[in-house]
Amino acid sequence: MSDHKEDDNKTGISRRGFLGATAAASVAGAGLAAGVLVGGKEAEARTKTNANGLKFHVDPGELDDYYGFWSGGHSGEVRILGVPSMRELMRIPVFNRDSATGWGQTNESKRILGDNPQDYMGAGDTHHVHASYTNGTYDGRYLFTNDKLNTRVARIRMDIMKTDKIITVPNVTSIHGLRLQKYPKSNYAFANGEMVIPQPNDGRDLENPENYWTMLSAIDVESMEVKWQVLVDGNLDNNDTDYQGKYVCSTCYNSARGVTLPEMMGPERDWAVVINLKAVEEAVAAGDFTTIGDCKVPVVDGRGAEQGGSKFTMYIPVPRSPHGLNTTPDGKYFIANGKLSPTVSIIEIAKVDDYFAGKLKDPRDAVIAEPELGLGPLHTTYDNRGNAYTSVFLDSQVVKWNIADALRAAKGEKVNYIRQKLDVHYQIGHIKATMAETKEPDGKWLVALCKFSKDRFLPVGPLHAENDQLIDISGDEMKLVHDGPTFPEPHDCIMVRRDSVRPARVWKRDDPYFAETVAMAKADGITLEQDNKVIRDGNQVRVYMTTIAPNFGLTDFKIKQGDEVTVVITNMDSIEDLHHGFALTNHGINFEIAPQATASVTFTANKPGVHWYYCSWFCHALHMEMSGRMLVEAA
Ligand code: RUQ
Ligand code: CUA
Repeated sequence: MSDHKEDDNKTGISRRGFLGATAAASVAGAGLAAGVLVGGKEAEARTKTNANGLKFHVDPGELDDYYGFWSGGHSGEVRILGVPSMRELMRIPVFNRDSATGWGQTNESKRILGDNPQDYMGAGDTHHVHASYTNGTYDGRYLFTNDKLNTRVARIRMDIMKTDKIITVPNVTSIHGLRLQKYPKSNYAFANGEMVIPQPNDGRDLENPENYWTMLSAIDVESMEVKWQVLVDGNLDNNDTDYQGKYVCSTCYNSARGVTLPEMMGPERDWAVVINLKAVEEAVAAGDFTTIGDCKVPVVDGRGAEQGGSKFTMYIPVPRSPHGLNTTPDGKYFIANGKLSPTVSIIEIAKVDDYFAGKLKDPRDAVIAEPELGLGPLHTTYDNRGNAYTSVFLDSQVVKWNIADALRAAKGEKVNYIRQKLDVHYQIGHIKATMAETKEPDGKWLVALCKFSKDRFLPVGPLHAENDQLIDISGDEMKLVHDGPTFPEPHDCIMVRRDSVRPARVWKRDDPYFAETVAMAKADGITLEQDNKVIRDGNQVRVYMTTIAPNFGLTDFKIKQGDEVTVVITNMDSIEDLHHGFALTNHGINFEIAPQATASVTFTANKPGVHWYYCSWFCHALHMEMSGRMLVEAA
């Protein structure tokens, strides 16, 4: 161990020395460029506060106040941005494949991807990313995201910022809305199956859409098992939970369960459906459920929209084709966004309590106001001063409005509840304010996730960046302060105060993430932290090696053409940020090994000859020299 320590020290010094020189050169370069492009005065102005006194330019070396977690849309990933700088800090591969980290290629990631990842070709569609809660605010444990494309839900560990579990949700198609329970803590993630399908979907009843249904699924946050599902009328779009741990509420834009656009557009009104968690859990515990096909998951029947609902569900009519559903941070209201209607519907949660207690007969009476905001309301977010901010897609605006005033106006008082309409650029989808999905909103920043950027950036071909605009909402007036281009296409984001996120600096050797690989090594009699050995087992060969910058533990290993080779690498460097990579030429293999981590890959060696491997993550002045040879004997 003392040897390792010494090596670590040496590495640290030489690495600092080498990087130091590079960094100095690039800073000098950046300084020159800034001088030419921006000019002294303007550069100076940018470091100042804006009109509301909030500092939005984060100087070099300064840290952001918030972690922003962005869904990556059909890139299939999740991204971490610093807010307010909008600097992209990291990408977390989830349903996609990633060349830099080896996600989708290492054995550790394949175990997580499961379900024949080849069937999905590394494709996914992450719309929503939400973090786990304790007591109504973020606890820094997990992020969850959906895969609309392949009906999956993924969990990301926030200590290591890696996806650690992915499940395919049974009995439904296309997970869209996804939210976590907020109180007392996130025991469940609630996943909306968006599209209606035959039950079971096994080739029967293909052409009888009247027998197509969908469900809400409750996923245990720790075990990632689907605990139960609720069969509903209509379909499920977006959802949110309350602050008492009692409900999940979803919008439905296809109450007719139509399969064509005209059919979907048929009814005058659609609805928001509230699911009563306690009633469902009691039914499941009492065995009052069915199952579908071979699937063992308990399914509770929550249909009954025509009567207003069932003991599990309450169907609240709202104007046709609602979209986003957002709970106010005081826990009093669900707000359903109209999309085709210029209004949002304010649903009083106390009236939902009354309904399930038998005290309110008509679910329509739970809607206490429908303020008109503008064309195409999609999503709503909140500050800490009683204001709501709604994205209106067709008008390309953020509409700031006051909730209490909207309720007074609904009672006939002459008040203007609209505070401001701010143009955004362009076609805004989601909208999110800092900490707005917790009981601790802080009303500082808001991000408008605009689908189009048109003329806002240099054109880069027919495909354009999206534009995530940063807006200061701390004062009376909203102020646009920054245009943030993003690669298509994040749908949603959350912004989490930085003190509630505690990422690890290096891996722990006993991390469950690579426990199976450790167990395999143990069975081979290998101590991963020190052994550099090749184990042959028939035509299966396991190559174990350590890395300490700038050396691979093995500078060569010999195998035979046709062998199934597993290369297992353990990075014994323990300096923060000192990654190595294992890149095997002409085999399409590359993955990262972070400090104190173990990572492995399995492939068939079908090309005789000498094949070099090299380190692909910059680690040392002798990084280029960090290499070795795989010698493959012809069969
Ligand atoms: S919802 S279209 Cu987040 Cu607006 Cu997926
Ligand atoms: Cu090790 Cu670069």
